[in-house]
Amino acid sequence: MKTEVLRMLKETDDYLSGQEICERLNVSRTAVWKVIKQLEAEGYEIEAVRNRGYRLRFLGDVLSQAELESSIDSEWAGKNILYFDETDSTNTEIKKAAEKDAPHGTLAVADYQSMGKGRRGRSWAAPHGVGIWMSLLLRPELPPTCASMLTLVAALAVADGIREVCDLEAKIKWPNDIVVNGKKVCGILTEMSTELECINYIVTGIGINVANHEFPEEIRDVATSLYLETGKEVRRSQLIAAIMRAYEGYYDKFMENQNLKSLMDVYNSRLANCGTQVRVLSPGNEYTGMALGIDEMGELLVRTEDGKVCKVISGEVSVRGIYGYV
Ligand code: BT5
Repeated sequence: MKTEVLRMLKETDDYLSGQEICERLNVSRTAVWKVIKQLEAEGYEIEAVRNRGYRLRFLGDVLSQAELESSIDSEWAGKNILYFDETDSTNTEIKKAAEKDAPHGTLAVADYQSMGKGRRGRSWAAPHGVGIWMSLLLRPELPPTCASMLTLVAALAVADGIREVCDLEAKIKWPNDIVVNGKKVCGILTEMSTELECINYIVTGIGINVANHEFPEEIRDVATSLYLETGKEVRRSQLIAAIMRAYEGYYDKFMENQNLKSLMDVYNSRLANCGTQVRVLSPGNEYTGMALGIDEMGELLVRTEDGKVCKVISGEVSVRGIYGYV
């Protein structure tokens, strides 16, 4: 009911009468009043005027089940929401939900993660109240070899969402980072469960630094937040909704060919590494070259000094900028 009241308030510019809420939701006036009080306690500013009703004066950056449900307007991505004030990792929450048959598109969102995970056992700093820590459950019919490409699909959606909501030139550092002005604002971790040649499910975890004013010493040089880049507050639910919308569009295009053929051009136009010198660090083989862009399988093409073009497969290697993080 809270979601419904919030949705009604968001849809109405003028006052919404208590009577109308009662009739539309078939509940008592006292029940409506209680929900309004709960919303106020969560941080919404609601004006109540006798004989006119309620009006949402200020939305603020509230993150809650009702806020997410009333903001996300995509068809399937993020339709089923699991919200946590606190959890160890949203990727772990999605794995648990997947084992209990949660549907394709289920989205877990947390305000705080105590054990945020990066790739290969690294950790992800996910403090309280300042970020988007979320994981999307996917159940695609794909061979497991195609799964890593979904990280690139998610990167496109995050870059688009940030561009739309924050008006920032968000770029992608292949394969799993979003950078703004050369610093990491988002990291993506894709994990999967397979059985023989089939994918059971995929979890795409997305961490976005939104309102951080500072970072721990060890990541200060590489990390940034949307607040630090714009000086403005971002409503996390609005950004999540924009990313989910963008994700659906890109995912559908990806699934048509089961590769990145139709997304390559837009991806390469967003690629921070494009045309830059990079160092490829793979076990027992390190080399330097010019990053040219991705191919339709999501591999990064790197031209080495002797003119040879190498295909770098994500997951096996790290790519570092020569003159900085990108
Ligand atoms: C990543 O790994 O960038 C993937 C991060 C995925 C986080 C999301 S949050 C929701 C979901 N639930 C999870 O538990 N995880 C996902 P990687 O490329 O390995 O980068 C990790 C490295 O980034 C660390 O070793 C640090 O150097 C740095 N780092 C850690 N926290 C950071 C932050 N908040 N912002 C920028 N850099 C960070």
